Amino acid sequence: PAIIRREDYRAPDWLVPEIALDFRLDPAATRVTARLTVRRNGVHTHPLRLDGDEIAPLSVSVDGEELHDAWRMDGPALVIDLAGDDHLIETEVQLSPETNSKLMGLYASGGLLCTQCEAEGFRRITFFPDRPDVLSRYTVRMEADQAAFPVLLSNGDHVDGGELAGGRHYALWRDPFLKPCYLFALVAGDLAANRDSFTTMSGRNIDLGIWVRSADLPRTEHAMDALKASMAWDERTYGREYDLAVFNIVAVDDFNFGAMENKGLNIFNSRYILADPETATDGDYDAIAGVVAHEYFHNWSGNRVTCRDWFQLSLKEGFTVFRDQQFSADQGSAAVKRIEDVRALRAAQFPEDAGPLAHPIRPESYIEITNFYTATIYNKGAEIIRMLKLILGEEAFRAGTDLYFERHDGQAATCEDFVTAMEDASGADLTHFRRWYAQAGTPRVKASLIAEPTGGRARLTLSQTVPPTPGQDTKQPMPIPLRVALLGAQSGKPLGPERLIVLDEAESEVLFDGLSEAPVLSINRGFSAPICLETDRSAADLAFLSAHDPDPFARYEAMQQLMLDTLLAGVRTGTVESESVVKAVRNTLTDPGLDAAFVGEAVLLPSEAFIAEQLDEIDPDAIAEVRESLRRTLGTELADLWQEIYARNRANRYEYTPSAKGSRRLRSVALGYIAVSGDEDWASLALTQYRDADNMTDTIGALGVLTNNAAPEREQALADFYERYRADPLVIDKWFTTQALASHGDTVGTVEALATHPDFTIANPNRLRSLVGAFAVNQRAFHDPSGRGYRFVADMVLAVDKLNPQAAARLIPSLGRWRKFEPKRQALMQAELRRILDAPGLSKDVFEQVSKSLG
Ligand code: HT7
Ligand code: ZN
Repeated sequence: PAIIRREDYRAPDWLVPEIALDFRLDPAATRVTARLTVRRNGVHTHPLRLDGDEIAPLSVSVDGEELHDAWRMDGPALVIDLAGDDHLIETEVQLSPETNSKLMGLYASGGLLCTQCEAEGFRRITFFPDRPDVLSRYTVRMEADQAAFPVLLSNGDHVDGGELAGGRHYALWRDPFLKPCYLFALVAGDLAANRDSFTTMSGRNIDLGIWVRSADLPRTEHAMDALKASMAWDERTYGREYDLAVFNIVAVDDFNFGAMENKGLNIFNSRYILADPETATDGDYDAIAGVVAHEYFHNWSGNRVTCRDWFQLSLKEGFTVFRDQQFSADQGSAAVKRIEDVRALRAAQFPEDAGPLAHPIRPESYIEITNFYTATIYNKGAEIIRMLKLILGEEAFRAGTDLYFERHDGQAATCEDFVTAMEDASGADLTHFRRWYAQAGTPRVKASLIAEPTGGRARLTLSQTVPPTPGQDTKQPMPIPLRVALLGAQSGKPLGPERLIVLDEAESEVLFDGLSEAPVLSINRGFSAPICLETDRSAADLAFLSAHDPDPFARYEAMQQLMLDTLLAGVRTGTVESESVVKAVRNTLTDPGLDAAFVGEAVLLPSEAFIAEQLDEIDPDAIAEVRESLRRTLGTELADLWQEIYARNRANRYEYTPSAKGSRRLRSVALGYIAVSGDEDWASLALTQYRDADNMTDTIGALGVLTNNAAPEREQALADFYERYRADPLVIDKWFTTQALASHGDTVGTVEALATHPDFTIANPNRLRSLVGAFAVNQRAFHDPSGRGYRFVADMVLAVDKLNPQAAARLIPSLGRWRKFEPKRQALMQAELRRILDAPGLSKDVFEQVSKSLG
């Protein structure tokens, strides 16, 4: 397959200022007529080239005359030679939405017809220059059977509609804003709306609608609250007001991603809309608010200012993730939100940056752009915006975003445009900062503090290296902003104000003067830079910071580092020296100044995957054993405390408040420790929680603990859960996931059996992810020494690739990390990757991921 390169970018030959689309909708045979007003862009003689994908023209006409031979197909593209500079092109195609299993373009889901066009799905609907720098004004006419599809939605404003003969009806929608075709959307179906309204800061009234099956209406309140809160937040925080008179959201069950920011008509995976306490966890509630906010914020960072080409994807995604993270931090505990975001970055992005699929946030080339909707583009991209804000300061950052929005409104922009706007607004020189856009790999920073024992002076030595990544052997130093404070070793108080040190060289030294006592180093506070940090701080220093650092993230981080050092020493030596960890965890559990949500995060051990990341050669069994041993010790040594915390955090009635959420979280964590503490009643405690729960957080918390440990109650609870929720697909996804993540029993065998369960299907991305995606991150079971786990996932990749290449490609990275494992597993993983690569008819999605993984 062809490699697309950033350096080959050329402005479009032809622009399309206007497009009128006419859909005669039918699940089996939909007719699409497109009328494009095309204009030559600059002086050239190139023909008009319209992208297509699995479509064929039924007719082509130019300026009202049907052409019979003046057009040709070049592969999937339609090519027309045109003499003048302005023409009207009309094409007609026929689509079959009900057999479109790729879920790109126009497809059927649960009786609805809906579209997904980002990144290159519009070419599956009609012939068009499918690139984000071609901006058009859209008019869309939809016609369908009224009984089957009573609701007809598209972008912009509803301008006309009515009944037609033969039980059919139509709707006409016009979007006044110029947009790239990836933001086009339509939905037709039997939907009901939760309607509300929002008054903007300039006093305009916006009609809001969340469209779902009517039975699901009661489960849309939380999403609606989140939408209104997002609209108000974007006005307050970035001065951005919504622009159309209508904002609609539709929930669909079959969706390749989380959601899509189509102009005025967001389409969501139903898991990011539907929630009530009985079926959705606190985590689901948070994710719904985060995704609703994310898609809403795209209206400015993505839609009003879009991307010039797909190499600029992080321009909209990194910035928008940063915005949704800020929003969520403002809604609840900022400290806990930061901990969660860093945990997600370390779980998904750090391994990506250290593996065969590493790429900079602005990649240089791709085969299939869908493979680049990654944690690097999204989450590392957000960290880079966060660093910009930290370096420039709050006010200059806001001046920069104002300038960026003003300068590029209605345009397709680049990452360079964003950085230039930041420079112009702040006067800062960001020449070196641009390296964050160009270089892949997580920088490693070493920090060492040498201090006079009684205070006075201290010297902080810093050095950095950026590891080689595919195609980038040598790197330049990155500008790394480090929030640094020194705490008094006796008093625990800060010795002077926090400093922002930007490490811009390979090595650097910083001097501290006038220290009234011996200092302890607190560095990269708030996770100010996305780096791996190595310090020579002792276990005692880390325990001290975990008890005293006023920065909650640094406090959490010190505990994590202490636990990690203990676990890594355990993997190396076979003995776990648990004393300092037990003491530090006890301190945290008994500190009256800490809230439950923070404590719940702070006392969790680093994940097996994160421990594995630190090692040159991974043996998953050794890691699991050492981790389990420390967990057991924490369970037994602190048994009374866990019991007391478990009892204290019991609620009488469900409430969705930050403090109730924190209590539920800590209680679940305590239950997990009780289960490994040797307490003989743990299973009945878990089963009682499972039975008495009035919310899904407590239900699934108890089910998870039962599933992860040996008890007869395990099977009973799993069977009960299935019977209780068998009619609710989003909850049954949790049933599959809980079993796929199990750390006890024959998980490989269970997962193989579940793949033949009548409720399992590879056609639905949520269900596929709930079983196979979850299993592929279960460190112990997936890496079963027999290789059965690898074979199972590879078989799934091959089966899914025939239906939905995007979904298949997402399963590759777990196998792609083979180089990090001990030799036997390496060989088994490589063999499965080769088996996939040798399969006939592989999609370019899977081909790209597998061939790069084999390197
Ligand atoms: N911008 C949206 C991306 C998206 C997507 C990409 C590829 C295939 C299917 C997709 N559905 C949505 C999501 C977002 O970041 O907001
Ligand atoms: Zn996005």
